[in-house]
Amino acid sequence: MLEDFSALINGDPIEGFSLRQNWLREGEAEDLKAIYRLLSASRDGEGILRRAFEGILPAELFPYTGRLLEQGIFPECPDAILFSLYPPGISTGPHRDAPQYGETIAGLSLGETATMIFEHINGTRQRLTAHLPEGSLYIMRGEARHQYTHRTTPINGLRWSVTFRQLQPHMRMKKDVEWMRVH
Ligand SMILES: O=C(O)CCC(=O)C(=O)O
Repeated sequence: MLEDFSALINGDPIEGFSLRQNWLREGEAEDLKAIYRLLSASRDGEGILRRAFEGILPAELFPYTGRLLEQGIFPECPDAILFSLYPPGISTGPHRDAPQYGETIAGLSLGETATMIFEHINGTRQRLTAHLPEGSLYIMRGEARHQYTHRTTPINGLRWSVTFRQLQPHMRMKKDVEWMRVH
């Protein structure tokens, strides 16, 4: 399917940012919403309902991590997934993803379209906005990952995001030790 990037992205191009419209296949958005319903999530300080998996992932999400690997989006299978549900009017504030995660971050969007805004950390006016329709996948690495904050705008409807990341090797080891302690 032809991807229409021009309508979805506005502003100064940023090295390391790209967006793939219709990354999800038919029926998968509904499948993922059903998977979210099966997972118990808890509300964070901003009112977002989140469920995080690090190290051991639910098998239901393997088709998506496998596809990210097959398509070369990640050099190794992502082993950290944050599944979030944003109630109407609630969104993420500006932030950069923690350095404990690897270079590549990829995010799937479900539900209402939100807008993601990138702003350069040096306070210049360099800015990019990306609309994230259901089924789209954004990929962030390089300058987009390290030199820009990103945030999403509040919207009226429900929106889910699935953020895929990789734990750095020292974090992987820490998770393995935690797992051995409880089993
Ligand atoms: O809502 C989104 O897709 C972005 C999520 C995000 O920035 C994060 O989880 O760190």
